[in-house]
Amino acid sequence: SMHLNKTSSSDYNIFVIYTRENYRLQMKFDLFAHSLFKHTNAQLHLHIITDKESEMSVLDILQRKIRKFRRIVIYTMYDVQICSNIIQDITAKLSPYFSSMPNSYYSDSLFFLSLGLHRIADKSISRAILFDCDIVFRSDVRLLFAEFDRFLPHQLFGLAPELTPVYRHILYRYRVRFPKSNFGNPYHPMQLVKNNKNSKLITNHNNHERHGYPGLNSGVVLMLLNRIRDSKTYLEVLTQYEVHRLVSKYSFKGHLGDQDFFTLLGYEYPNLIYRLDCIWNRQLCTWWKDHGYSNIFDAYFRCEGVIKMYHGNCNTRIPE
Ligand code: UPG
Repeated sequence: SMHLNKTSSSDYNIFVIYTRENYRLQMKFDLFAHSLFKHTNAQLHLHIITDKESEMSVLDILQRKIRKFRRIVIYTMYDVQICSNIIQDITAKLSPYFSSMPNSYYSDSLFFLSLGLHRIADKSISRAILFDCDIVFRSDVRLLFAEFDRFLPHQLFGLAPELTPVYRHILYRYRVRFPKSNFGNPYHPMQLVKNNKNSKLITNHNNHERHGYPGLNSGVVLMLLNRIRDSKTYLEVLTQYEVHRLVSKYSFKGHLGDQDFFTLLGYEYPNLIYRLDCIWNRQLCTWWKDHGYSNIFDAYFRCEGVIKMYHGNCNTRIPE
């Protein structure tokens, strides 16, 4: 059932999905909660979307961490089945294009929750961040919430770049037709990566025309819920007509759910998305390096700066 806690409030609303638990997911959430509390003493509000089978396990881990770090935490549990129903129109429209197994309806909806979270979250919540369970914090989550202050008036979501060539792969056909497109290219132009002497000089110019667009990663999603609720544009981009137009234009067939849709949005409607630096979502998955892209993988994977959050996607271990 959905328990709403309106008596106390926190400015730090953190959403996480924890369903179909298994040992691996337990380990991920343990590290997620541990690293989260280790680096902040802010009063957080955790929103956990879960199922009957996983609820006890996630609460048990959370309560152990709360005791260990002596934190005061508000938490709300949401039933994934109820949440799925609330967003079923979005899932129905998107899953034919962005799922590896369309029609596996229940499991699909979980990967589209970010796109309808403004309907699920209480109206009193305006700023929220959704994290994958395999995120590990290396700094205070309050610093990430401070990024909301840098959003321009038209920006609804904040996401960091995808750090693999997955969208180069998906856009193969489109890129044959439009070889000059920067959609699917690494953020840092490839020749600069090879030539270290020049790379600094040109990167510092911050000329966006030169940068590639590798797509976006949905392991960390900042959401201005009130703006999303009020956005006419957002309603329009989620219509059957517009989704079909976008997918057709790029001959796009994805498998990463919300992340595929955010990637298309970021290209067609760049105004809607605030670009987080990769240090907030330093993905670690190197699967594509061993699957046909060893020669160019490093250009995508590059992320400079002090890492604030690691993302151990595709079950990758986080560095000590
Ligand atoms: N999740 C569950 N139960 C499941 C499966 C997923 O709770 O049975 C949740 C959990 O929070 C998890 C998240 O969904 O962290 C994403 O699923 P996960 O299995 O971690 O996806 P990955 O394969 O590790 O990551 C891919 C991409 C990654 C992207 C993510 C979500 O590599 O970059 O952020 O999919 O689209």
